[in-house]
Amino acid sequence: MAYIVDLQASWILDSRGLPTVNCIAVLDQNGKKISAKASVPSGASTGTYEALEMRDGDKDFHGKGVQKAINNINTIILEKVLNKEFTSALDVDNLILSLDTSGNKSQLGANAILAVSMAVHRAFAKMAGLELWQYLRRLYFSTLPATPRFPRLMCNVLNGGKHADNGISIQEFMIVPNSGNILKDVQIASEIYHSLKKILHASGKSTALGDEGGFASSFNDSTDGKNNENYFQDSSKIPTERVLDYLMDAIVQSGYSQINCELALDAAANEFFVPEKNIYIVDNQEFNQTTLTELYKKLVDNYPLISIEDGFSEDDILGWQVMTEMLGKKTHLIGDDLFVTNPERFEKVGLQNKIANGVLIKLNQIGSVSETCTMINKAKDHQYITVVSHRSGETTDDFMSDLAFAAQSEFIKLGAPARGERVAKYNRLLEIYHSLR
Ligand code: 2PG
Ligand code: MG
Repeated sequence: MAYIVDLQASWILDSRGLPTVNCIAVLDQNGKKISAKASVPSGASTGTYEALEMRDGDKDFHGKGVQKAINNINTIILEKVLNKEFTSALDVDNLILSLDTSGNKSQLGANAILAVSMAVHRAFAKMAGLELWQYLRRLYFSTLPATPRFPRLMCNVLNGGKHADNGISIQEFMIVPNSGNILKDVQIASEIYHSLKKILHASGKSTALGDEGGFASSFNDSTDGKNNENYFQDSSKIPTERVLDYLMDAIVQSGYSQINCELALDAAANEFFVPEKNIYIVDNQEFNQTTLTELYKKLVDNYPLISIEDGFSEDDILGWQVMTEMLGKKTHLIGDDLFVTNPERFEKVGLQNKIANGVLIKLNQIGSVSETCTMINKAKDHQYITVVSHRSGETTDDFMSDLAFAAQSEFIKLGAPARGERVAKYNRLLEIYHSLR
């Protein structure tokens, strides 16, 4: 039992240099004060059905200010929780969630609610003398086996779509190390990332970084092969395939093979769907539901591609059905914009239509820790795998690493092993690993 004696919200900058909500929660247990802070991430390729991220829309920060959300914490939320006694962070979540009856958190802002929720979970963990992951395990995942199990890493080493200006349609090209040991997996990710940099450089490509720390090189040009004949442009291949060739080469040049490291994609298909025509435009070619599924099948057949996220747009149930039927037994098909970490939407869209076989988990899509954990448990109940995920706009907050470990999520998607806000997540996993030994 503890009292909340203060909530202090303020803005800090995220990895895109835009403001985001930071919150400090202060608990009092028998006169002993415990405080913890948390900050929330922000997406660029957001799904229509996500909870509302409250932005001010005025002249400050080009409309991206978060002062309203901050005020909601410092006034409305604080007033309701101040000097009230709570038995757990879940109790606090329940109270805060009851304050916003909009259904999509548009009254208080998902960024306001989540910042409090995360900070309060951290503070309660501290109060109990537990690591955050231990507290989350106890509160939400107590039926999981006690044996520690780390998630496999999905490391976005080449950025496209909305996260880069390189004209590549697919948003994320990820390597997925497979050593069975988190320490080695992080090493593999780092080594392949640096091999890829060398290969890109050798073939005259830019090694500038995209939003998630992966390279943002262009693959529409003819620079391939200028310096390195291995990368001579194969005109029968679309840029997406050529990127995958580079990734395979980086794996081999690091001394690994598809046994140690596989691949994953986030197509983020909302971004290249043309609703008026019901078509998808990938690398300047038009696809319908069948031909796009055939493209994915070709990629799965030709590369060690174990997961495709958002292969179709959020409302294209038919497309998802075609893809699930053809590929659902071969590869992970992850719903991100499709499910938006929302248990109700997962039920209505996923289970009823029998589409996808995995759920992407983003704390800020639903806007509270407890609802995120409900979504994870619901996915597990229905044999859907989970991928706990960062956002393209991040802070150095590493809450998601504790969450992925606590929930024994099959995967964690955390960007490239570079840039402070991304490596914070990798390093937290390493810290947990060492703390267990
Ligand atoms: C995604 C995410 C994270 P964003 O689409 O999965 O990689 O991107 O945060 O821009 O929605
Ligand atoms: Mg996605």
